[in-house]
Amino acid sequence: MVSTNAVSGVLMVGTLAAFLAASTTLRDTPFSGTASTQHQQPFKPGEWGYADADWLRQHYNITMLSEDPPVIQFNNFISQERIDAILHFAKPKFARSTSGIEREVSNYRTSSTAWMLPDVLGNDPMQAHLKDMEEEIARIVRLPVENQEHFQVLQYQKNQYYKVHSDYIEEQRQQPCGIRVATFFLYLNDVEEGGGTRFPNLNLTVQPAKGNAVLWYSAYPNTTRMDSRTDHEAMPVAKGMKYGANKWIHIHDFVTPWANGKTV
Ligand SMILES: O=C(O)CCC(=O)C(=O)O
Repeated sequence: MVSTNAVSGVLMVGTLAAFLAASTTLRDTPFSGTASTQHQQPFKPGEWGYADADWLRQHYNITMLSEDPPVIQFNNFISQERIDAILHFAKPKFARSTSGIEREVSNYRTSSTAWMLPDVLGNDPMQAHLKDMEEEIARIVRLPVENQEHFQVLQYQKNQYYKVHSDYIEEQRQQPCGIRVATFFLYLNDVEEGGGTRFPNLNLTVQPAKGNAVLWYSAYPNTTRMDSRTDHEAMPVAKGMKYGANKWIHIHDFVTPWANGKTV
């Protein structure tokens, strides 16, 4: 497990060369299992920790928006080609977003959602894009691909929002998938005005920028204890539209129990 001290240490050793290399190497490339993964050992089942910021620096163009808890921005994580493919596929499928374990519609969250579920995807070639990103995210968080929920693509029209919440769902402690430990959020367009992701307890607002992604954690490392420091909200869009996508990452396998109807 990588401590937050390691995270802050890495901040000081980042070099311009690392930034330049990062922006031209692994972005959008499939998982190759090269030497770079050797010190990027996956966590053992049931264990987890923060991403290894040292490793991230070497492979991506990142900005540490917060050190403790880490909130890590990946600059230019997703290519225009992928964004176009995802939005082309998702746009006809948007339906009112829900929240919580009951998946309720409420005025707490007014956006629209398109879930990238297997039956929705069928044999669409878009799957290759999603699979590559899922493998890349798994490498980043060092948890198996199966621990990830399906991509959830979001659309916010003017004035739409998601009020302050945690992605941690208490009831999932009792489910086979366990709690959500991390969120990897993709920004799929530039928003003309408003629409930032605001972390009130960290005094931090992330302004959407097309192609960027942000990683944060909803629990303390290697625990199932909620970390409310990363409570956040999607601020209302003041002008234009906002498109994004959630990737929620669990402490255990999410996909298998979900496919067997044992989790939501
Ligand atoms: O749209 C955003 O900026 C964040 C979305 C979010 O918090 C969520 O869907 O849980």
